[in-house]
Amino acid sequence: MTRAVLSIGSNLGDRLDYLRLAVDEFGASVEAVSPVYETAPWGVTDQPEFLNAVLIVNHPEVDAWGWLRAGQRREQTAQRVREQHWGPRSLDVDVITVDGATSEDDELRLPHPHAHRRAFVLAPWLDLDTDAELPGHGKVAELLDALPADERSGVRRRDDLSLP
Ligand code: PH2
Ligand code: MG
Ligand code: MG
Repeated sequence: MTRAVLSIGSNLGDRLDYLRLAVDEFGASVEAVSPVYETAPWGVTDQPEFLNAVLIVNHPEVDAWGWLRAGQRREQTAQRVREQHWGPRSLDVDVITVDGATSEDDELRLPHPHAHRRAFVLAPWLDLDTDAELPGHGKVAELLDALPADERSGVRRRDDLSLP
């Protein structure tokens, strides 16, 4: 069995609908879905705000590459539009960690190389698991605390929105 932490995000079109589509398509593999967050764009800041959430998925036969490909298929179903690295997109599914595995492959770096600096990944993940650890970096709670205040305040939980 492999268990993966996935980050999903959208900042184009009906953002919540795209996140719902991603969750629906992971179907019975979904073990937990975080609250939805409205998040300030990270990296390339001149773009619309994102909705982000975190999923924990597991499946007896899907390995890290399988989760990557599954995420890419969902991005395609969402007719993902993306023109710019770190720019706006209808749906982004990122593999954060898979059973503590490490990978240096250019297409699949594990754990995700930016996760420890991204409040939009750490905050929803912490909601699902207060003891969560990001392999090689430590406790998610401590990583989130260590981020600059403006980055932490850039993620706001949207309790008026929810995913199935
Ligand atoms: N994804 C990016 C770049 N910047 N910022 C936020 N807030 N949320 C994202 O999902 C995101 C981002 C690249 O995939
Ligand atoms: Mg991404
Ligand atoms: Mg991505």
